[in-house]
Amino acid sequence: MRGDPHAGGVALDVAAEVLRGNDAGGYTRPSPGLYPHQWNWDSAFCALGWSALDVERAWRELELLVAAQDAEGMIAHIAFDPAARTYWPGPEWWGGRTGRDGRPVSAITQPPVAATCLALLQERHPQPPERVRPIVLALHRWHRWFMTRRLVAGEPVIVHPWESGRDNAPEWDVPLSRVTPCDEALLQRRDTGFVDAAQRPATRDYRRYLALVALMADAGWDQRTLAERGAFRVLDPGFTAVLAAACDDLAGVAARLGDAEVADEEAAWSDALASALRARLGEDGRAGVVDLVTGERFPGCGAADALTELLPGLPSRAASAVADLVVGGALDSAVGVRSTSVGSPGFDAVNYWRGPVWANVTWLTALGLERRGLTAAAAVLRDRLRTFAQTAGMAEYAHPDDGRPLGGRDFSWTAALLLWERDG
Ligand code: 2M8
Repeated sequence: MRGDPHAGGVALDVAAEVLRGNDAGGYTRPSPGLYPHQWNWDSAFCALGWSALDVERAWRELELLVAAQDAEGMIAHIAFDPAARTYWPGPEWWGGRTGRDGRPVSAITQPPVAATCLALLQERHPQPPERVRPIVLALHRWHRWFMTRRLVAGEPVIVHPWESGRDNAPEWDVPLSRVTPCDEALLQRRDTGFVDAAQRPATRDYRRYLALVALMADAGWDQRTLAERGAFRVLDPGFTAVLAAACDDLAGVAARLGDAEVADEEAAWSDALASALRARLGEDGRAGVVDLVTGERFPGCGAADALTELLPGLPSRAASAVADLVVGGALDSAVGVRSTSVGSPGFDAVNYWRGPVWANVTWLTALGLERRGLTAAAAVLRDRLRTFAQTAGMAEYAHPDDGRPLGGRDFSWTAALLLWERDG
């Protein structure tokens, strides 16, 4: 991958090609073959990227994301294309759920970055209230779902590693180890047909991911039961910060539309989430991932700590500590923010969420830094996002030391975030 993205060179042309190539006609597949459905946070990032190419298509992405909302108000981690055959596990694992638009959906969710992306999109490419309001109301219902079904100790509980979006991050190793693995014969993995197995989750992880889904089915998919008594229950400061920022952003959009009731409720949720997370933050700006079954805190450091920077009202000392972590500290890499620090238990430089750099984490951390007024550090990360594109192209993730491409190729959110940055 050569070319200077600053000058609108090869990287941007390639990024545009990737997004167009992954267009499923209204939503964007994350990567050809490897991920052939609509994923939740991927789609929100893609909406931003599309806006640099086609504003109408950008808004369509968000409309199709919320169209898959289920009857409870959850927006699932995947809305499936029933015709796609290259991904496993498919819709048959999720208890026959469908979205409002009739598509089969999963029964777990993902980091709710959609409202933040909506707010950014509305700021740069505003649409009339009649178009924006239905999206706002759907996201409001989803946030309410978190606040009423998933809150424990004031924060949203993650009940499956896939909900974090950082599937096999070492933070989940101990909580997941208590889940009795399913029979290996049940696995029909397709991912390792696209990506070297050394860069993907281990078989032992997949056996537990699936066993956990079966346990969720046994609990009748009841969200309060899963949040309060499920086999896997974790507090992730990155996820809490993302939700608090999303509520704050949605409050802003709703206020500008004149929807005071929605705005007030979202603002109150944001405040409540932020104060719950602030209450357990250390001097170093880190709250740590907490296993709710044992109360133990993960001893290492990773993307969850970087994403804490998104928390509205993060005290300035904590905000600076996180900036020092990602620029010059344990999560520093020339191509962005490390998903896991070298010294953490379970670190692996080439394996998925156990060490490599991901463009979305770098970009979200830069957004948080900018919002906390740490603009110099934000600029450093934005520059590293461009370096990522130069060394790894549009790869799913990159090696934290030499920046070489890892995981899937032609990956949509890498392309989308590069386009959004260049367009600003
Ligand atoms: C990865 O997760 C999926 C399961 O959701 C998988 O590995 O099969 C994660 O990186 C997740 O964050 C991402 O949304 C998804 C699609 O890009 O892939």
